Order: sequence, then structure tokens, then C-alpha cells
Amino acid sequence: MTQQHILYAMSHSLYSGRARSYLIKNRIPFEERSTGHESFKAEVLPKGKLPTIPTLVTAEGEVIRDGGAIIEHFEAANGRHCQPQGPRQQVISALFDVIGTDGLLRPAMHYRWNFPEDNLEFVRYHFLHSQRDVPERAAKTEAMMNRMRHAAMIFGVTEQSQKLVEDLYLEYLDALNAHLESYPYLLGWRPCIGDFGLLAPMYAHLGRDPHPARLMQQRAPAVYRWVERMNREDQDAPEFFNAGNDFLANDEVPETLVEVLKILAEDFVPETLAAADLINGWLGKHQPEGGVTAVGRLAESLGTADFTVRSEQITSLAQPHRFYLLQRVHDTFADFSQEKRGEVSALLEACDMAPILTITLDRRMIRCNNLEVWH
Ligand SMILES: N[C@@H](CCC(=O)N[C@@H](CS)C(=O)NCC(=O)O)C(=O)O
Repeated sequence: MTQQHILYAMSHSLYSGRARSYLIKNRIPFEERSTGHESFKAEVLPKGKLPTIPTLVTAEGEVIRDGGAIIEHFEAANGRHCQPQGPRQQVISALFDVIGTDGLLRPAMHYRWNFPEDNLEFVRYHFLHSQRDVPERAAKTEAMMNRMRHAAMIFGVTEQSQKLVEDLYLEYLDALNAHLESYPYLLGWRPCIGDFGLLAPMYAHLGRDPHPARLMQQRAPAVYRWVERMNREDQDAPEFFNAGNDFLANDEVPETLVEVLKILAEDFVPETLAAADLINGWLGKHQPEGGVTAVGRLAESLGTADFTVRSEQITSLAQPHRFYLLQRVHDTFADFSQEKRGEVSALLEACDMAPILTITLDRRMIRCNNLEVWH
């Protein structure tokens, strides 16, 4: 039995950044280990089921694989400290969690893999040192890097779509910067679940790899500060001279955040619609039995879906993971009174995100023994 929490994670891993930040902000002590540690394969993987990070071994010895499940484990125990009370803020927080952990993979992969002159040595260092010094380490590093380099393409970045991917990212970055000039976190004075989800692509890839990190420092200093802030346990907001200490009062969602969501909606909504169509077609044809794994490893999928953004066609992997996360948005919404549902719908309408309330898969997914499976 271990004495404190152990987080299997890596500095260059997208999903690790989300769980690590949650532990730091909630002052939950942990030791971080790489998957190259001998205990990972022997003791953790048999219980974690898939070799993904982050995976947590709690002080009591329980193995929790998946950043969302790690956060849920602590949220369920601490009275949902990072979930705002108001319905509008609750849905916006859950939506940013989906967008961060699934909707921004395209720019994250693009800015990591398509600027090798700036990024390659830095990225290779991390892939290499995530493994022990065995003879096949160099070859394994290249194989792992090739698999992930391919991910930029399969999430829809091609020569033809590259400009669009960059335009969308830069507009989003500018809008987020404007918001974070007024508040240190998405919903005010402390981080919500959505901040942790959004940090996933904004830390390891977009806020830490040399090329996009410089872009963020030069173009969006308030976003860069938020990334730093999310990795510190205090509020870290000395530049706000009127700082409060809670989420914004009266369930307020600032107009600056609505502007951020409107840009994100431009590809998030059509991509979600196209992916739902494709996966529902797959479900109809294959009729997987209850209990069969629905969410595999990153960059595995059931096929690709086509959708159009600003007259440009994008072809991207359709992954059930997005819909597993969206289920939570839907469940949260379904629990509200009719009046509150009306308020939330009006807000999502203003963010151009209204369709996400009704896009569903024909089958639900549940978590069972560290896997997301078809119900
Ligand atoms: N749904 C999981 C995804 C975790 C995940 O895919 N992590 C990546 C690193 S960022 C990984 O472990 N990839 C290794 C692999 O797929 O083999 C989570 O949110 O934690």
C-alpha cells in the first residue's frame, strides 16, 4: 500500500496537465512518476486497463485511470468544490471541459508537430526520457513520436486546412486573452472544472512547446499567465487589484467568455454533428454488446467525419470520447427546472452552441473498471 497519491503522468502529456493542475489547486499532495517507472507495467496497468496517462494510484491503493475520473474521485469527496452552483455557470464549466479535452486537439497537434525546427528537440527529449535507458529506447521513441505526429493529420490538419486551423486558434487566443485580462479564471476568481479541462491543450502543447509557447507569450500574455496560475496552488492573481475569491455572483457568465465560445463553436458544433452521425451509423451497423470498450486510446477511432467551416472542408477522426464528456453536459442540463433550462438555452444560443444540447449518440456510455464502455 502506498502512503501518498502517485500520479503517473508526464510534462509533455496533454491530459496529464489537467489532472496535475486539479491536484495542485486543491492542495492534494502527490508524487509524480513516469510510465517508464517499473511499477507502472507491473502493478498499475493491470488495474488501469489502458496504458494512458494520467493514471492515479490513491494513498489507499486504488487505481484511477483517466483525468476526468481522477477529478471526479476528489470532487465527489469534497462537496464538488470546483463546480459552480448556478446552472449557467455549471453548463459553461462542463462545456469547457469537453472543448478542452476533445475540441482543441487539432490546434494542439498542429502547433506541436508542424513546427519541427522550433519544437523537435524539446519534444524528443520528453518522449525519450519517458522511458528507461534500454537498448531499444531510441527506436521506441521514434515509433511513439511518429504515431503522435500522424495525429495532427488525422485530426484534420492538412496543407489546405492549415490556415483555417491557425486563424481559428489565433482568434480564440485573442478572445481568451481579452477575457483573462478582466478575470484570472474562466468564471471569476477561482478555477472551475472547465478551467482544468481547458488547460489540457493549453499547457503541454500550446503553452509549453517552444513555438506555440512563444506565440502565446507574445500575443496573449494574460493567457500565458493563466497557464502559469493553473499550476500554482495559490490564487496567483496579483495583477487584479479588486480580486474576489469565488465564482462570479448571480450566475454571471461574462460577455467576454461568450465571445470565446462563439469562436470555438465554429468548428466544435459542425464537428460534433458530423461525428455523431458517423458514430451512430457505426452503432447501427455493429450493435456492440453492453460492456464492450467504447473509448480506446488517443487517435484510435471508428472512422473519420467531414464537416465544413468557413467554406473549408475538414476531415477528422470521430471519437466517442467527446460524447462521453457531452453526456455530462446533457445530464446536468436535464436536472434543471424548466425555467433554468430556458436560461441556459438562451445563453448557449448567444454562444452559437445551442445544438450541442441535442446532439447525442444512440447509445450511452458508462465507466466500468476504468474503461468507458457501451451501456
Ligand atoms: N481519456 C483519457 C485520455 C488519456 C490519454 O489519451 N493520454 C495520452 C497522453 S496525453 C496517452 O496516454 N497516450 C498514450 C497512448 O494512447 O498510448 C484522459 O482524459 O485521461
